[in-house]
Amino acid sequence: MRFGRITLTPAVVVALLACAAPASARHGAEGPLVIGHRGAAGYLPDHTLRGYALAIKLGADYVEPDLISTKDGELIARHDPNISDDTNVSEHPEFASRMRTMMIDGTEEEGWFASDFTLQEIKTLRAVQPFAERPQQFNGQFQIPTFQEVIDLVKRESKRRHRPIGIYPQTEYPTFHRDLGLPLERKLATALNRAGLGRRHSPVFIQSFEPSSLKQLNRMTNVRLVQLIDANDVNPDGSLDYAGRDGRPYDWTVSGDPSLTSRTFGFFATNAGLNEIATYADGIGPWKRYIVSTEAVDSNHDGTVGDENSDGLIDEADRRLLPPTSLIRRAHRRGLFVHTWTFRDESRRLAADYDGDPINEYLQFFRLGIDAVFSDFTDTAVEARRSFAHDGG
Ligand SMILES: [Ca+2]
Ligand SMILES: [Ca+2]
Ligand SMILES: [Ca+2]
Repeated sequence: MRFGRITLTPAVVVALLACAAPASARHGAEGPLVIGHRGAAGYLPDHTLRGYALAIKLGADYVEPDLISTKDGELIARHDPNISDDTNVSEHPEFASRMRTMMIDGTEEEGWFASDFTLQEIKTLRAVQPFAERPQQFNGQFQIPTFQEVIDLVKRESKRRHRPIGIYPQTEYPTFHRDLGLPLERKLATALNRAGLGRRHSPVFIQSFEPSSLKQLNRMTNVRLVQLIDANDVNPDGSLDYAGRDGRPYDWTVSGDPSLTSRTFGFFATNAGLNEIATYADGIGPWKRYIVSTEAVDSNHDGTVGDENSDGLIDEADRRLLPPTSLIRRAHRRGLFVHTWTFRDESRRLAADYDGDPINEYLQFFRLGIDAVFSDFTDTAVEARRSFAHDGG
């Protein structure tokens, strides 16, 4: 029996949400952890209590709230300060005048920003699915949760299901928030401590792209910390592209220190970078292309590189896997765990070698020794882990 990624239709999701019995057995601590990325992002709008609850029901070990701040300093779960695409704020005429441009990590953005809204105002909005190809019928139904509401849900679900469910919060845009006078770190550490989740082996990992945010947290809390490692894109030859604001932690960009402004995220994947991370964090969270990259090649031998599977689109499904890097091994040698992202079921997001089956991608990373995966489709990740355990790796 499985919650197949084909059969988990929106109607089934609704039925699952209404069902009180745990739908998934406990899979134990064996095998890599499964982190419900933004909740159950493949099925329900990102960062909603329903989304987190569904991920837990499908077997997630951890759920992932990204944290930003409201104008009145409340931590809420959202991916970006710009809430134009993942809420229905544009449909609220009373907030029309709040639309504006704002500099986000050196890039001018237009829209509505959470830091212009009080929590009370945020609570009048509803979440929207930002991916056009994913279910849209839940748009406008679910509130934006506070971090405290996420903690309360996870505690409730842990108790009800007799298994520890963890929280994997991310400080989003920490420098941006600090510059606004709305720093995230102290509030995050305080909320965790208050919930009895501030110990070294509490079921919590805190992640950030900005090392300065993690270094602050390292002085405020004992929970495990994770240095995220981003890149802008992957080049045709499989090397990583560090252009734009995703190429470097923003705190390095604004540091004024030439030894930092000359670096990219790629530094973190070097031995020197890993050594540095080990001084303030416990693990790394690299984009999966740091571990297994892909290249664009003429695999259908028609003399051009592009739409190799002739489906009229050029995407991941046209690219081939490159041999894995040594990153997991080098991180483990330094005592750092490796949690990677993001695993998604859609065939256009899967390299050609996986034959359109997301299970194959998970299995490759499991065999490489990954410690955890962030997945938009918890059920697929859990199924892959079961198959991995069954086949003895
Ligand atoms: Ca995140
Ligand atoms: Ca070709
Ligand atoms: Ca194609």
